[in-house]
Amino acid sequence: MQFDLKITDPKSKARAGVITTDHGTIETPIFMPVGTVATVKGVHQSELKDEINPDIILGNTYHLYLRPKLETLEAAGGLHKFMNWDRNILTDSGGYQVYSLSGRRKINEEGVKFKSHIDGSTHFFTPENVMETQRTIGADIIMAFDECTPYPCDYNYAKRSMHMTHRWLDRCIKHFEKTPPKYGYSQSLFPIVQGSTYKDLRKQSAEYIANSGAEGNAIGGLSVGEPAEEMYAMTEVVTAILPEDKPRYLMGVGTPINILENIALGVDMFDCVMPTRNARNGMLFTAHGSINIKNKKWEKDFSPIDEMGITWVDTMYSKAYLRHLFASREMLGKQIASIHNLGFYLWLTREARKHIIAGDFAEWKDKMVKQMDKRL
Ligand code: PRF
Repeated sequence: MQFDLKITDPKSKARAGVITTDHGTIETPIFMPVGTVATVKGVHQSELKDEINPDIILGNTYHLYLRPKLETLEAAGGLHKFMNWDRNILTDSGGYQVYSLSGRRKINEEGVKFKSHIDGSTHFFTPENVMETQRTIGADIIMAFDECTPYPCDYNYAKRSMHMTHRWLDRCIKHFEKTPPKYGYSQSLFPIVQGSTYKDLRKQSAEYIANSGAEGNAIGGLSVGEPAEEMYAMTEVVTAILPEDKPRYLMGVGTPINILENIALGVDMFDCVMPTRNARNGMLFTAHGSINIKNKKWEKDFSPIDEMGITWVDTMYSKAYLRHLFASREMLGKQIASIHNLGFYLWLTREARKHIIAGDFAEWKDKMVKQMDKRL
């Protein structure tokens, strides 16, 4: 993997770069649509490619390991072939899903014992077997196994957990290096900074992660319920330490405003379920604020979903029609809203990149943040 930093904004820490892997290039800043179980929910590959057009999407180790399971993925020749996606994929390690989804779980130095949210069966994830699992899934970028601490988190717990995440990282790297890739292309391992909302821990963790010499670095443990200002303060501490010449990925963030603010703090990559999950609940993001399409106010509004027309659904259908689909619980409603929201998120990060390159990112960002902070 290669990262070429094209330009850094003089008035903020925003950067524009290009990541190159065996599955092509990724222009940063980038939003990565979440395809948890080998599908970006409700979106066909043709729309994903032609309309939303991301250079990379995300998959989840926890889910794929439980279903369809590794034997199927390996027999398919990896996740790219299984879902017929020939661009980049990143998989999360399960270090978050195990805590947020599975029922009872037990964490110890060796790893995490958990119960499947599907059938209650017991499983054990360790730094080593998570590396092997991600070799079998075959994503281009794979994540280290970590513990994502909850918010709020007691200082001593956060400190102990952070040190364990660092020890797990050492085990991940060691095992990753001795397990070759399975499908003829290379994979890159990203470590994850933890440390909850404590500046000294974040600093310590960022230094540890920076010294691991990885090809890219991630920031975890944020957007778990803390106020946005606390998230930004932590991002700022961490990006000041992580290497300039490696991509930085902020995991599970966030709203369109969170994304712009974190780009300004030097983050290059983002993922979040928000555009798709909220779409399924009838919430649309636009450049002028968010819309609850289920509101009666749209009943006879025959204007396009979004005048900007970023994706074809935006001008193909009216607000009144989309509201009707939600009111009737038609699945097409969720599909239209998902395409719209993902199209908007990708538009937003592409525009951010254009403005970083043009040199007016800071002004544009302030204008957009004000403009988007509304409910229409
Ligand atoms: N760790 C991992 N995945 C994640 C997170 C984390 O801390 C987060 C936190 N927002 C989202 N996804 N492995």
